Amino acid sequence: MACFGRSLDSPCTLALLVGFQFAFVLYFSLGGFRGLVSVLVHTTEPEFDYSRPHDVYTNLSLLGVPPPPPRNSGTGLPASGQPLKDCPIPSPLLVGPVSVHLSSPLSLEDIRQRNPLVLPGGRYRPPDCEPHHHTAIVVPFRNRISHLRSLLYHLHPFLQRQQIHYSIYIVQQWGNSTFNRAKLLNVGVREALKDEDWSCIFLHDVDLLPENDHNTYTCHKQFPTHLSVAMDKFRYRLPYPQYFGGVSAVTPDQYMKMNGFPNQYWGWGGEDDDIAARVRLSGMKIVRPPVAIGHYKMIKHKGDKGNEQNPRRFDLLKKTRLNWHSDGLNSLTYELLSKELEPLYTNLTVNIGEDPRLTQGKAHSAVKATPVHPHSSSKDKGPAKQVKSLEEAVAKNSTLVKPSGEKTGLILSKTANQTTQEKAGVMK
Ligand code: UD2
Ligand code: MN
Repeated sequence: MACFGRSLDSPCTLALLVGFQFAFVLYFSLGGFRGLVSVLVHTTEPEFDYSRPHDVYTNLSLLGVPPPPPRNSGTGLPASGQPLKDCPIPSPLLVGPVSVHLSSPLSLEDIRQRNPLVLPGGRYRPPDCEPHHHTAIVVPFRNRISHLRSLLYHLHPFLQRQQIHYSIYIVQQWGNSTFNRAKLLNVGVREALKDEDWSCIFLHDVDLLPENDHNTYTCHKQFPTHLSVAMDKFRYRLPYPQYFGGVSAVTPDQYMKMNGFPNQYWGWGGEDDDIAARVRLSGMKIVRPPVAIGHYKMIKHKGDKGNEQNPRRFDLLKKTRLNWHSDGLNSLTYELLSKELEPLYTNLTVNIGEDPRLTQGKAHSAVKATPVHPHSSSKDKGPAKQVKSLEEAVAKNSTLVKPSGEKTGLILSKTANQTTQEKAGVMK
């Protein structure tokens, strides 16, 4: 038979070649393996109507039972002796898409009044059921008070509807040195864990507002989670597969496994890609909610003074594989200048040292911070002014808890080419 002939021009060989060609074209036009799978296997993504969002304070009155009587210490029982029922999963209070107000946020006092069950330090625990999740939300911060007000206005009702136990920590970088987001996150995780045995820690940009309350602020047991998968800024698509910026979450175990976050990224960019690389290098992977749920809006803003693009990020990223064991949670040094339980958040003011680029030439002149307490009468110009601007905006009755001290450490390194963000065209 012709089909068993060996010559290249036999009809069967030609038919096979044409067949393969056709299969290739089909494969790539369907978007490779993923496309093929999604055609063959019908995936069931949840669907939400974002054109008719609910007010973010919807259902909050249903929480309106008075705060529980004080618990008997250690027993987990209310004073009545009756154990609380477990909170139902999912919370029956969820509404799906919520509207986001990006301009003219309320005053902190007005926000406090709209959230009467939130306790000092920005804490909340469902009064009528035992929560399954205990989440600390850590926000790196400096000079973004109007963004902070928007976040608090939005996040408190959003989280209360999820019936989780949570607290919001604002980690404010003291001083005028270059901003260091990842180091502030390290500080926030460490300080939050001193307060409570949180089961989950959220790393949250101050300018990102979640648009769907089915996006629960809880952790995956095994792997770090990236929550802000679909942002208006990126036309509601993940900008690139390893993207980990914006809002992400880790359990304390996952955090320790990856040796926390890098301390060496001073200025804008690169640190989120480094964190994503740590996830892989420590044998984990990133998990995400469906795109239909992970919707966020970002408050539009310009680049901040003191957070210019970090020219070293390219070199640092090349060295993550070498550095992640030695730079991170195990090398973190900082000085906690103050900790206040504000009505809607816990305010941590920290001296994390200076960008080594700014101190080069001043060998051995380690940063000697003058601890400026927001309530002190220090005349120190830049930093004191910055702390004051936050203070001016908040209510007067803050409670100082425990200033403590650690010495600040500085680390040096060098520069090169492109972060994953930039390769994917993700630039401010
Ligand atoms: C992107 C990432 C962000 C981070 C950053 C690079 C998104 C949505 N976010 O944000 O997670 O990886 O790139 O560093 O892609 N901040 C202050 N004061 C400052 C500067 C920064 O509070 O002066 C805080 C604040 O919480 C802010 C965050 O740091 O949201 C990130 O800085 P950004 O908003 O300027 O950077 P952006 O939007 O490019
Ligand atoms: Mn931003």
